[in-house]
Amino acid sequence: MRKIAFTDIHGCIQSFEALLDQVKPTKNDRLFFLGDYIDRGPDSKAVLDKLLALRQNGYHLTCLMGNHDQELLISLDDLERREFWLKRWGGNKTLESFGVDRPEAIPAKYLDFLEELKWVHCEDDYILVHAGLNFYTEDPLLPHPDMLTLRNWYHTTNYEWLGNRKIIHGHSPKPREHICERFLALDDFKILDIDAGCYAVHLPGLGHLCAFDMTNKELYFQKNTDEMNWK
Ligand SMILES: [Mn+2]
Repeated sequence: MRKIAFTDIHGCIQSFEALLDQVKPTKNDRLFFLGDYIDRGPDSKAVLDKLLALRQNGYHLTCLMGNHDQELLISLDDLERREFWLKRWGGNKTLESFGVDRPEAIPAKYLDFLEELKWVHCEDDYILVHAGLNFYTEDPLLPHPDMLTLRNWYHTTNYEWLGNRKIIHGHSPKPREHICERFLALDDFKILDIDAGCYAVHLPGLGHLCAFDMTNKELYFQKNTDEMNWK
């Protein structure tokens, strides 16, 4: 049995399928998704369909909330945030993939899936979260908006509190080489960002989807194979 983490698929279904072909998960494995399933990439609906199908077919999935996933939910009621989500966050791509013109027209089973996402998950010695932990709060493991949006927070880490645990997160795209370097230092540094910037094929070093096998301490990378259509 392996425990494997994925993050920031952002609608890149072909890249995700290709990464799964590499990782070859079985129904004995535990799959963890650290959020941002949607936006920017070509087929957010297909990514959600894939996750729902895996679960339906008996795979063990734990799915966490990302800021993009949350923004879609906020956009259901907040029209100002909706405009921003559609134009600046790639939410338009998500609506296109569903063939709808507003988020409330997305079928309920997808919205329910997003509503039910956890914000943080502890597994063995690992703390899994989309963006990071706010160490200025009394209990960094209590759900907090910062978990979905933090950047450049490493210097705030309370290593005494963390103990032997390691934090695995996504949200801030990093070049593949950088992730490999940090991975080698994981026992000391205890934090690993596995977002290899799948959607960001236009930026040097990015454009990969990463999976981290927490059981065997192994990284997988898949180069983006989706047709990225930047507007
Ligand atoms: Mn994010």
